[in-house]
Amino acid sequence: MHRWTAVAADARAESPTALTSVTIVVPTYREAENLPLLIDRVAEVRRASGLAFDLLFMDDDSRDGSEAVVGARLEPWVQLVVRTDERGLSQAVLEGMRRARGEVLVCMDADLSHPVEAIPVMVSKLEEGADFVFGSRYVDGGSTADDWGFLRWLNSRVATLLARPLTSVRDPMAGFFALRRATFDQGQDLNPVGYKIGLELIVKCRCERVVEVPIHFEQRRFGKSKLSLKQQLLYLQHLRRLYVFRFGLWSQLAQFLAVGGIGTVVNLAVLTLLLAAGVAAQAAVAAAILVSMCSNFLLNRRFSFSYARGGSWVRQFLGFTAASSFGAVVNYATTLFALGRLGGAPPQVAALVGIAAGTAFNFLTSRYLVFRMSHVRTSGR
Ligand SMILES: Nc1nc2c(ncn2[C@@H]2O[C@H](COP(=O)(O)OP(=O)(O)O)[C@@H](O)[C@H]2O)c(=O)[nH]1
Ligand SMILES: [Mg+2]
Repeated sequence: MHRWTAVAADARAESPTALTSVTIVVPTYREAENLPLLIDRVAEVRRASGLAFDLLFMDDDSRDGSEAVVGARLEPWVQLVVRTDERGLSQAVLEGMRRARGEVLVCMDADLSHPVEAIPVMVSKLEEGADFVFGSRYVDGGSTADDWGFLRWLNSRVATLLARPLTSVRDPMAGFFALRRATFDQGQDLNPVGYKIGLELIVKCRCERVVEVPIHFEQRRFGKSKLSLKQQLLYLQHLRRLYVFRFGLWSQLAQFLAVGGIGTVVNLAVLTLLLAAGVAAQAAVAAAILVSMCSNFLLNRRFSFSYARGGSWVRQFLGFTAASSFGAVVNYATTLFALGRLGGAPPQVAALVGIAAGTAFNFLTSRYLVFRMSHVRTSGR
C-alpha cells in the first residue's frame, strides 16, 4: 500500500497538469460500522500523498447511526449528505459528483473493499492523460479476497463479458474509479438504472482513454452487501440502454433481428400446436403468421424501438402490420427478380436475397415511419 503512495507523490511533483483537489464520493446505505475505519484510512493517505482529499458520504437515510458516527468525526474535509427523497446507489453517486468540490472525482464503496491507498496512483494516471481510471481486480497485480465464492466470481465475470462491446476494460464492475470533474461535466443524458455507475460514466462521458490500476479487493468485514437479484436484472436493462446510446441504429437493428428470430420460433410453435389440434393447414398458417406478427409488434415496441412507447399503440400496430405485409410483397418480388437473375443458383439463394430485402424494408419502415423518433418521450430509454 505504501508503494502506491510513494509513486504517486513523485509523479505529481510540480507538474503543470497536476490535479490537486480530490473529492471521494462514497455512497452509503447502512454502513455505520465501516465509516470511522474508512475516515481513518483516508486521513492517512491524505497526509502521506499531499493531495487535498475531501470525503463526501452520500447516505440514503440509513438510520443506523451513520450520521452520529460521522458527526463525531466531523472535520472540514469530511461531509455527509442524507438523501431522503429517493433511494438508489447510482443516483446517490451522481448527486455526490454534482456537489463535489474537487477537480478529481473518485467513487468508492464504504465497506473497505477498495484500497484508499490506490487513489494517488489513479490521480497520477489522470494527470498523464487518462480520461477515466478504474481500480481493477482482473489486471496483472490485481486480486480478490480468497473467500469470494464461486457464484459471486461467476456473476462478476458474466456481467463483465456482457459489457465487452462497450469497453475493453477488464473490470468495469468494481465500483472504484476516478475521473476529472471536467469529464464528468461532459456527460450526456446520465440516467443510470441499478449499480453500474462506472460503466454509465465511461459510455455517456465518451471516455476514450480508460485505464486500470491493479487493486486487491477485500471482502467486506461489517454489514451486508446490498447487491440484490433485482439489481442484477436492472443491469440487463442498463446494458441495453448503453448499447442504444453507443451503437444507435445498429443496436436497434440487432434487437429487430433478434425479435424476428423469436417471431420465427413463435410462428412454428403456433403452427405445430394448431396442426396437432386438427386445425386445417390454411387456417393454421394464417393464425401462426398473425400471432407472430403480434409478438413481433409487442417486442419491437418494448425493446427495439422503446423510445416510441409514448405513441398511440393502435396507430403503431396498424402501421406495423401494414409495413410487414408490404414487406412480404417486397420479399416475394425480390425473390422472383433474383430467380431470374441468378441463373443456375438454387432457388434457396434467391429466397435468401428476398428475405434480406424484405427484412431491410420492414426494419426501415418500422424505424422511420411506424416508430418515428418524433414519438420520443424522454431521453435515455
Ligand atoms: N446511497 C446509497 N448507497 C448505497 C445503496 N445501495 C448500496 N449502497 C452503497 O454502495 C456501495 C456498494 O454497495 P455494496 O453493498 O458494497 O455492493 P457490492 O460491493 O456489490 O456487494 C456501499 O458503500 C453501499 O453502502 C443505496 O441505495 N443508496
Ligand atoms: Mg461493496
